[in-house]
Amino acid sequence: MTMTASMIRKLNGLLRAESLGKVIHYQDEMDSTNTTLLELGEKGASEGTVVIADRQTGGRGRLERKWISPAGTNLYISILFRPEIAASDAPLFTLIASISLNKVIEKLGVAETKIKWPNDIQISGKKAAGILTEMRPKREMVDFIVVGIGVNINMTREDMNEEMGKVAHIATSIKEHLGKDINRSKFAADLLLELENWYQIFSNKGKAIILSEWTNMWGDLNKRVRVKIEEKDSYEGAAIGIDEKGYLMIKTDYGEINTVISGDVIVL
Ligand code: BT5
Repeated sequence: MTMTASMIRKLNGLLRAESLGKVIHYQDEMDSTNTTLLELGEKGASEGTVVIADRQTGGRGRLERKWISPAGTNLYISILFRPEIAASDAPLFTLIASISLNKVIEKLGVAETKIKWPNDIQISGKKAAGILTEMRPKREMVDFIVVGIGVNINMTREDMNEEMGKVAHIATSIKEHLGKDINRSKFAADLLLELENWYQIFSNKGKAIILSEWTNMWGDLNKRVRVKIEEKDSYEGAAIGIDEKGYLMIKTDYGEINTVISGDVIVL
């Protein structure tokens, strides 16, 4: 079943968020919802503008990786923010999105959902969702931020094996855990409401609550990890937390604290 225009009307009916999703652009097929929304942002689209596609032909992850985006089953959504913050604080929006996503998945009854630094939601250790935060600066401040979220909602194990190649081993879906279909319009409406809530908390109270809530939902506190810096370069240590910017802090075997700005972390 594709996410038809009628499902979007349903989303509008279900939507309780006040500032996010007032404008929703929807297409059955899109290259990437983030690319579309970055273009709309350059043209001055207002905060809360949302782009949704039923299928992406060029869904993007970080570092030019692909996000597998088949039709009729998942959620691919991007949301535009125009916060008055320093450009260097933009990565905090990945944390806000992670908290919001994790809450929505938890409320559906998935107890095993956790955040994996920097941008994944994992259910029982497998990737169910990914976040791609992209920012356009204006001098040292943020002009706008596009938060893109891909969630595997109704894919079955068979679908994943068929569509994902070797990624199927590291991926999961909400349906795989709950054993039933989830209403995607309702999921999108709930997600926009959670995002609005956490964005408001961040705007009114600052980043401390975001950092502590994120840490509560993080699956890898004090775990031993390997940090991959480049293809062949890596080191091990204990994941001890995130700093003020959302960067990962690793205590190495020599007792030094290293900060990881971006990269891949493998839990050992
Ligand atoms: C991410 O990148 O996890 C960010 C994904 C963001 C996707 C959304 S969809 C809406 C919006 N529009 C876009 O174009 N993008 C955003 P990263 O951490 O780099 O992870 C990418 C890796 O995840 C891939 O290299 C695969 O190993 C794996 N992967 C790809 N598709 C997947 C899927 N559907 N489910 C689980 N894992 C997947």
